[in-house]
Parts: sequence; C-alpha cells; structure tokens
Amino acid sequence: MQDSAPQTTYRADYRPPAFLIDTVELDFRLDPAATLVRARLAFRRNGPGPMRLDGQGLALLEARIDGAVLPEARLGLGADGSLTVADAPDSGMLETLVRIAPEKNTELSGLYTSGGNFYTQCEAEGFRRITFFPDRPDVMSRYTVTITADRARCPVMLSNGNPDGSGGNEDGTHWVRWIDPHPKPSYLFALVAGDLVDVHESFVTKSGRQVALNIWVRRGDEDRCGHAMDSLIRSMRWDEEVFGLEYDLDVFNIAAVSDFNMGAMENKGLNVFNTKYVLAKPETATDGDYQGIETVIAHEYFHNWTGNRVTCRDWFQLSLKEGLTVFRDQEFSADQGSRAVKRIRDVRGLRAAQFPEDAGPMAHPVRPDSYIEIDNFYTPTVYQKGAEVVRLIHTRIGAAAFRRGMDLYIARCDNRAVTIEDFVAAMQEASGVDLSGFMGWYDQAGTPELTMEDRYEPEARRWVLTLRQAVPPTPGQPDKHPVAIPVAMGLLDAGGAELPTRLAGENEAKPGTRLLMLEAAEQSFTFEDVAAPPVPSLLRGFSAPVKLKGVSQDRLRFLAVHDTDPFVRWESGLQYATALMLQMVAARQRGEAPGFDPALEEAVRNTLRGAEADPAFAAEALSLPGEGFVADQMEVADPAAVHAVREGLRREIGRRCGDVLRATYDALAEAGEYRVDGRSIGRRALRNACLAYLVAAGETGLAEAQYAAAGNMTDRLAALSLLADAEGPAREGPLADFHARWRGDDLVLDKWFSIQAMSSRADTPAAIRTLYAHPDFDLRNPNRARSLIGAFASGNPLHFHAEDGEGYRFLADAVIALDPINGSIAARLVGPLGQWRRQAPGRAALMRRELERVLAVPKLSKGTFEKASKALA
Ligand code: B3K
Ligand code: ZN
Repeated sequence: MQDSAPQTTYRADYRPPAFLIDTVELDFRLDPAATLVRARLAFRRNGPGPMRLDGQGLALLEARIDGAVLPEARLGLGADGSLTVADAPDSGMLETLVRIAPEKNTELSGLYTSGGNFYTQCEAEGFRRITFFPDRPDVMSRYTVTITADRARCPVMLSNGNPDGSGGNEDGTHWVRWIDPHPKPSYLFALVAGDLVDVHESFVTKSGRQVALNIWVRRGDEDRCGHAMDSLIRSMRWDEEVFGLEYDLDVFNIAAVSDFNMGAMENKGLNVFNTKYVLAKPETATDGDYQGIETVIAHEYFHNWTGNRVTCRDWFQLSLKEGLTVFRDQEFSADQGSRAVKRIRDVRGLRAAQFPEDAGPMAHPVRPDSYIEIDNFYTPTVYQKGAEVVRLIHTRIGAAAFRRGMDLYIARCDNRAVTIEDFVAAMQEASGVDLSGFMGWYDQAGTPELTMEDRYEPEARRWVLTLRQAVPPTPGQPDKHPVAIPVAMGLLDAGGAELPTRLAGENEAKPGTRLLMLEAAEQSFTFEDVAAPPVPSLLRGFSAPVKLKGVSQDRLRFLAVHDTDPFVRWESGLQYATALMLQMVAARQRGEAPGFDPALEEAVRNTLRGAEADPAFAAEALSLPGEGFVADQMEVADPAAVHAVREGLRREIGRRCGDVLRATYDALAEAGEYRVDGRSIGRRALRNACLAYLVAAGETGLAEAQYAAAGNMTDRLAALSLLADAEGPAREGPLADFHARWRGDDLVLDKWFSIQAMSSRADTPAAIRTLYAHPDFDLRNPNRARSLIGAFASGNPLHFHAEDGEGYRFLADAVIALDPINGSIAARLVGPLGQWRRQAPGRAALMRRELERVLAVPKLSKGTFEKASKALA
C-alpha cells in the first residue's frame, strides 16, 4: 500500500512555467558512488508562481543566486524531493551543487552505471534525478556540459551537441566539454562515459555539412555494428529525400548499453540504445532482430526533427512526437522493402498490443486526460494508434498535402514546445481540408467498430453500401461520438476483376481504389452503373484502425484469393480463419469434435503455388491467427480451448499439405552466401513457416537437423523454438547446446529464456520457476527480466492462464520482487493481470487476488500502483 495516495496529473491543469531557463551549464565529476553535479541556470520569470525546481534523491550541498549563498531559510525541500527558492528575483543565475550515487541507481532513470560505465536516461522525468531543474518539456535551454573523470576508467566522455575542447588534469583525471547549440528540454539531456570503442562513418548532408557518425560499444562488439550504421545512413538520406529534413550538428553519436529500460532514446546528438537494437551479426541475430534495429535506428534518428527540434508542450502531447515518428519510421521501412508486408506486420502488432489495451482497464485516448505515472503512458495507444491517426490524416489529404503540412508544421514550430492542435492545424492549412472530425481520434479511447451492409438493385443497376460506426465505452468515457473514418475500397466482379466505380452525383467512373469518408454514425454510399452484384473490398491497406464487422465467410474466401489489394487478401484469409477457429472452439466447448474445413488446405496450397513472387507475403498468409488474437474475439476467453484448436489445425494442415510444404521447404534451402535483404528474409520466413507445420505433423527430425546445421540465428532459433515444445532428447540436447554455445552473450541468452518461457509443454509452469532461479537470470537487467517474465505472461496464454492460478502467482511474485529494484519495468510487466474481465469467473478471481497482493505491498512504486489499481477498478 502507498503511504499516501499518489497524485494524479490532469491535462486540463496545464499552466505555463513560472520561470524559463535560457542556458544551462553542467559540470560533472563522475564517480560511481558519489558524483558531483554543479548546475548554473540562467533563469528568467515567465509567469506567476514561486521558483520550484524538480528534484529526486539529490543531496543538496550548495545553492547560490548570482554568487550569493542562499540561506536555508530560503530553501524549501519538498517531500517529493523538489526545491523551492523563496523570494527569487525575476532573473539571475541559480547555481546548485548536488551529490548522486550512480552505482546505486537500479531504476536506470537519471545517471546510472552499467558494466562500470556511466549512462543517462532522462525521458520522461529522469533529469530531476541528476540536478534540480524545472523538469518539464516546455522549458527549453541551451546546454554546455563539462565532464571530468578518471582518465583510465572513462577514456570516452560524451554529451549532447558538438565537442568543444578537452584536457588533462594532474590528478589523473581529464575533462571534455560539449556544447549543444540547439535549445532543448531537459528530457533530451544525455551523458555517456566509460571505456568504449567506436565504429565510425561519415555522412555529407544534402547542403554539404560533414557529419561524423559514431556507434559506441564495449570492446569486442565492434563487429556487430554494421547493420545499425547502414540503417542510420539510409535513414538520414531518406529524411532528406522524403521530408527535406537534414541533420543539424557536426556529430551524431549512438551509445549502446545492455541495461536499459526501453528500446532506445533520442537524446539530441547522443542517442542511447539498448544493445538489442544495435548489435547484430548473422550468427547471433535473427531477421526479426535486424528489422528491429533498422526500425529503431530510424525512429530515434527521425526524432531529431519530430520530437527534438519540435517538441511537446507537456507529456499529454506525447503522441505528437511518438505517433508522428512511428508513422515516419513505418514509411521508411515500407520504402526499404515490401510495403504490403510491412503494413501487414504493423497491423498485426497493433492488434496484438493496442486493440487489447483499448479494450482493457488501461484504455486511454491517444492524448490522455490524466496520469499518475507518465512512464505508464509510453503505450501502444500513444505510439501505434497515434501513428495510425497520423496515417488517417495522410490518407485523407494525400502525400503531397501531407508533405506541405509537415513543412509548415516545422517552419512554424521549430525550437518550440507545442501541442497536437499545432500539428493538425498545419495539416489543415496546408491541405485546405477540414480535419476537425479527426480530433476525436486523439481524445476518445476505444477501437471503433465498423459494420457494413449492402444491397443490390438490379433494375436501377445500383449498389448501396451502408456503413455504421460505434466507439465502445471505456473507463471514464461512457459516451462516444462518431469520428472521421477514411474507408479505402474497391469493387470486384464475380470473376474477381476490379470494377471502375461511380458514386451517385459523379460524372464518370473511376478505376481502382477510392476513398469513402464516413463521418457520421451511419452513412450510405450509392454506386451507379453496377451491372451485377459486386463483391466489396473494404479498408484496403487497413485505411483506418477499426474492427470491421459484417463481411460474410463467402466474401472473405473470395477476397482472400481475388482482391487486388494485398492487405485485404491477407486480412480476408485471417478473418476467415479466425471465424472458423471461433466456431471450432465453440464446438469443442459443447463437447463436439470440430471438423476440418477443406478451404484451409486449398488456401495453403494456393499460397504455396504463388509463393515465389513474394515469399514474405506468403509466410504472412500461411500463419494462422495467434492464440491471443482469437481469444480477444471471445466474450469469455478460453485460452486452453483456443490453444487446442490452433494446434489441431496446425497438425492437420501439416499432414494434409505435407507434400507441398516439404517441397517448398526443400526448394528454399539456403544456397550461397547468407544475406539480410528483403527477399532472403522472406525466403527464410516462408521456409520456417513450412517447417513449423511439418513439425506439428510429427516431423521433429527436420527441426533437429535444421538446428544442428543452421549457419544463422534465424534458422537456428526457428528450429529451437519448435523443439522446445517437444518431449525428451529432441528438446534437451539442443537447449543445452544453445546455452553452452551462447552463455557469454546476453542478447542470445535472452532468447534461450524466452523460448522456454513460451513453451506449450505441460511442465512449463515449473520450468519457469527453475529458470527464475537460474544463475544466469538477473532481475535487475530489464532485457533478461522481460525475456522470462514478459515472454511468459504475454507470449504464453496457455500456461499464464493455467487453471490453478500458478501463472498469475508467478507473475505477481516477480513483480513484487522487481518493484523496489525497477518500478518502471515492474509496472510494465504487471499489465497482463489486468485482463481478468475477459476470463471465466474462476480465473478472474485468481487474477484479482494477485493484483490485490501486489497492491498490498508497502511502498509500491507509483507506476505499479497505477497499473494494478486501475486494473482492479
Ligand atoms: N522517447 C523514448 C522513450 C522514452 C520512454 C520513457 N519511459 C524512445 C522513443 O520513443 O523513441
Ligand atoms: Zn519515439
């Protein structure tokens, strides 16, 4: 239980800061146990109110204004760690000296040590753990940073901006100075120091600026930086070409660290990355890892303009930078390879994480109204749904107007901390399109449901489509209003050919996909000159993040084969299979043995026949809907039944299509040099999809052989994850081999933990406990904690939802142990217990009990308190 109820912050309470800080001079004397931080802040009054500086866990040694020591009577230290200075003048220089202990910082927020080196993480509110400061994004300042440390311990010392001198001292220390010419909020401050080596390149911007690119890693990791560097260079070029945005400093540094709470951080000129999103070579990284690196490198780089140069007024506007930057990294990746496959993967991710969030206890708008702990709002809703909303605007106004809107947004908002309204206003002005109907997407939580109905009028040769929308109620938002939904669509004739379309009132028919705008709760669209009943293809490219209802199984089957839009082809197959699986689950629950739908066999054969053209697409089309996705469609989830049905289908497909699966598997055997390009990745994905079906049908030996022969991590891991479900030596041998081979490599060892955590074997609940006690398990390392606890709770619905509640108990035990070490990670991991409303009463009661047990812990972190209490509410 909390000592006092944590405070809620409301968006409506925003007030401009009482003081601005124009320049910041920071002076660090680094020491793991006792680092001294001297700060000189040039302040200036901006509005009413006292001078209040945020702080957390800082030992204040000295405070002066304009050189004069401030007596204790003028210094108010708040219970939250903040500092209030009484009778501050309207402008002046505030100087403080504080002491902090980086080596004791297990939260990994503020300044901390990892492997003996120093790193910072300041977003959202970590800078206050380094020095006293108005730690809010609307205070933008120019920073000069001087770092002094032992020369042997910290040969490399980095901060934001450009280097501005260095030198030695007689006591064995040395110093460096960094000046960042661009004003920035405190959350973008960074410092990295230690024994690091760099991999470097240079880049010439389109206007001719020479930029030194460095990736800083620990000695020995230099051979794993090539893909990150290549991705960085491609991102820099792409942003110039597509958005006209150029890099604005002389150096761009990336430092990789293995203890890191998230993926990466976009600090100005000094990105700090989780090693997971930097280090890769074929033997250690999967194709998925390579793609993750490309995405995250691009994302952080793109923040330089969307986030850093133009930043957020307050944290409620977080999606202003995150949604827009995810949209930009999605577009970048789409341009690197297959746009359709990229879209499919993004939609898969959205449905796996964001749709459930939007339907659960933590549902919140893309722009939330309140929070207890802002760290809890770095969510799939703010990121992925936020990107979808930017995409809606892009779809509505078109690429050219969107680019004009971006130009206007940046010109107008450069070096400012702004709001989502500023972004939408720029798009509206540049396009001349009224975008007010899109604001509901930012302010309402919940996934809209779109229902379709149609009728054909033969005499009038007319086809009428009626679309209805409804946004379900979410916590704190019982009533919703309609939003603007762009529906990209087309019509097919009975033979599958695309028809030109003419809406009533239009003069001539248009070929191909067109955009319908649904802006009311219900709207009908009348199409003229339609010779025969057409088959509609709706939401092409997933033109809006909604749930589409009312499409018959017959139409889905037809669209899965014939639609001209690859997304709808994939989607129709997925929806068809989902409906089928739900029927099979229902049959099973009635005690009937569900039959096999021959359409699935036909679909698999059909997919494999055309696979050569786009193997990555074929791999997507082959994979059955995930267990979580199917369970999400049920009123009351039944994870065990869903698992049984899905496994049964996989086995049956493997048996019936064994001939073509095997032929494809053999034909795709890697020949020649291993490559990480789109086509090679697609071929491996397809081959491993075939392998999974073949193993489901009993061909375990194939996976054993692949494991033993694999020359790259993608194939090795694909085989191992199948073997992890097997019985006896087929499993134990490879798992032991994998551990022995990679025990010195943290990122690879994470995979070893995850694979076992996600196994469907009956002994997994016991195995989880054993792994938790394994000498290689370390709760303090976020990647390791996620690799076991997160992989189990989010990636193993069968065992997480075990009837006896053991899965829930394990998660709660882990969260309780982790909370005092790293509350931010504990809060992230507790989430799955919030799904209790959709479980049967017995399981729901067990889940609630574990949430109550978490909440009863003394001194629970704010973040875990918020997640657990909202989950129970
Ligand atoms: N902006 C950071 C995320 C910070 C998370 C703080 N809890 C990474 C990103 O979105 O690019
Ligand atoms: Zn981001």
